[in-house]
Amino acid sequence: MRKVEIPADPDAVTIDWDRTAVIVIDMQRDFLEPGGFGEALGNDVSKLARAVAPIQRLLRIARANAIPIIHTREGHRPDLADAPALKVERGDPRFRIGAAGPMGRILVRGEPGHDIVPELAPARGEPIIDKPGKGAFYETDLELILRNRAIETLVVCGVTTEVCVHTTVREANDRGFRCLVPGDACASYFDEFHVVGLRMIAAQGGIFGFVTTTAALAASLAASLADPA
Ligand code: TIU
Repeated sequence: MRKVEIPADPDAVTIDWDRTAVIVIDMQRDFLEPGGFGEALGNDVSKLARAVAPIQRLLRIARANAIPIIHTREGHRPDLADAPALKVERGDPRFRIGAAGPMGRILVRGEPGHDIVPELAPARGEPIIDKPGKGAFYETDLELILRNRAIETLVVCGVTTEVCVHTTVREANDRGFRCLVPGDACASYFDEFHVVGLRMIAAQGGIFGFVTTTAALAASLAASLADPA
């Protein structure tokens, strides 16, 4: 038991580090690098780079403290059988899901663009959840993995704040997982959506989560190690 209080918005929240996992959402080349899905949607992909260093720090401290880490990737089977037509048919046909791009077929499993960026490469033994949707629980075994490890609290970071991070936090909250979102370890293609997305999580007394910082989580882990209860 490593119970600690983490400063957060709207209120400090008490968690047990021994019942906590870090979930890194979709830090893939397809979203962060030119020529992938993010750019195909018309976005400035350079805006997502700001989340990389805070997530590196989170991964470092989580690994040092034996906190489980789970990575997710958004993408589809090569035959696109798991991709709804609604999702595939959107946008310029030359850059749609499954179209050939400089990093391989866009948003398709097994292609270079589907990989997690090398700076945040999963370590051996860290589960990777391949998800067809925006939420990490939809049509995946994430919930089973978390229940098997008796996880109660999730630290959710990654991209994008208002799409896959938000959807995952909402899904997790409905399933009874307490969610902490370090805002600096999330990023969006839209500055205002990032800010408002974080405010939406914490509004109404923390309607579906708590917003914190990488520094607060790092300080908490340093303190809980110094004083193992
Ligand atoms: N991972 C994730 O957020 N998928 C998206 O499609 N995000 C956008 O912001 N487009």
